[in-house]
Amino acid sequence: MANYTPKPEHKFTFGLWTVGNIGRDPFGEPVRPALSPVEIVHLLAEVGAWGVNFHDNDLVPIDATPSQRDKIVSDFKKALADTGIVVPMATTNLFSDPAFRDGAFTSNDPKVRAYALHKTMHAIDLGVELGAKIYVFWGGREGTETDAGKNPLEAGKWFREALNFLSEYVLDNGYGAADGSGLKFALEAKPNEPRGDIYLSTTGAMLGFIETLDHPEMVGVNPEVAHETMAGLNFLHHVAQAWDRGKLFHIDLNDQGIGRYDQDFRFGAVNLKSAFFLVKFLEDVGYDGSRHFDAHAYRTADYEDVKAFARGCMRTYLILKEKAEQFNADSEIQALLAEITADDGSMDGFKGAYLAEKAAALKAYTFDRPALGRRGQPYERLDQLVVELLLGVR
Ligand code: GLT
Ligand code: MN
Ligand code: MN
Repeated sequence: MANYTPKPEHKFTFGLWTVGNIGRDPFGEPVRPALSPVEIVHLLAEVGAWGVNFHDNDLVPIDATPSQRDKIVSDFKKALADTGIVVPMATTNLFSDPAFRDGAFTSNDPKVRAYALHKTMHAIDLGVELGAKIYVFWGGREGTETDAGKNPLEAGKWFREALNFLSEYVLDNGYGAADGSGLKFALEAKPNEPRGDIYLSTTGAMLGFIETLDHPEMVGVNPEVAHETMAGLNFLHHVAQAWDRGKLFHIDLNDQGIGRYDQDFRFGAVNLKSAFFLVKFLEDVGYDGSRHFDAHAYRTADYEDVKAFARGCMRTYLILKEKAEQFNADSEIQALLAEITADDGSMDGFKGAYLAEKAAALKAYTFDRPALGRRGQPYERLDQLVVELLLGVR
């Protein structure tokens, strides 16, 4: 029986804003006292996490003086050194301050757009200083409630200009290189909340947008379980598309009911089966980035329960990883898969790249269409085996 203790090689990370969430929501006040960044680092070390990520203002308040900043950063560095916790990712808060009420890079106000660049350059400096290799862009306010006053074409151009500007900033400062080594950007899509509609609302939309940038090799995605799920989409399929394009730079793991507000629940808390297929995919393809839990403990939790929440995220991942290994080693499951994907070789001559002769031969071939249509697939049997595996009776 495996032991489900998190280890550095699992690359489990949490944001300062996740375990540090004080439980404020649109209907209620905070329920937990705020922890300092140093206390959060120690909490993460206690539960066995590998890394901590942050927004600039999770660490340094937006109105801190330079000397306050320096003190906060040096205390934080000491906590990292004392605990061995690392900082793999950093990001910018471009959504909390009232200045960003109409967005940041896509605000209609050119002063806000310039301020967003200014704030992000400082935040990139901070992230790099603390060791971050991935820089996330989540455009929570980049959108509209009404399309009456904001042109989506202009907004898209502004967003592109901002990312091009910031890519050059990274290159100019030697933080990253044009071959994609060093600091990289990861774009995180979300369909709505806090805006009525957010631009580039899915991971697929982000993947298309990335190819229009000046330095696409420096830019990938940071898909979040909750965000595709809110929209009723299949998260795994988006992750697979990102992986196929070499763009899965980071991933935000949590859980979410379809059609609900952004719940950010503990990983595996809602849909264990989807969580299983996701873990199996990440492990099978050899994803080696952070497994970042962008999740929040229930508002009912105290800090003991917050620790249980964080441990639960990691433990569920490791249990599902073990289940994925079992799936791959299960002879009955593998026999069904072999049956499903069986290939008698008779189509070999038609496979692969286009050739004129191949196309002509394929056009001339006579298929037994009724026989193709008679063939059933044992997906019911296979899926039931998956259910029994997950229920622990296999
Ligand atoms: C915010 C959001 C997350 C993003 C974070 C990064 S902040 O909590 O809901 O999905 O990943 O900006
Ligand atoms: Mn979310
Ligand atoms: Mn996220």
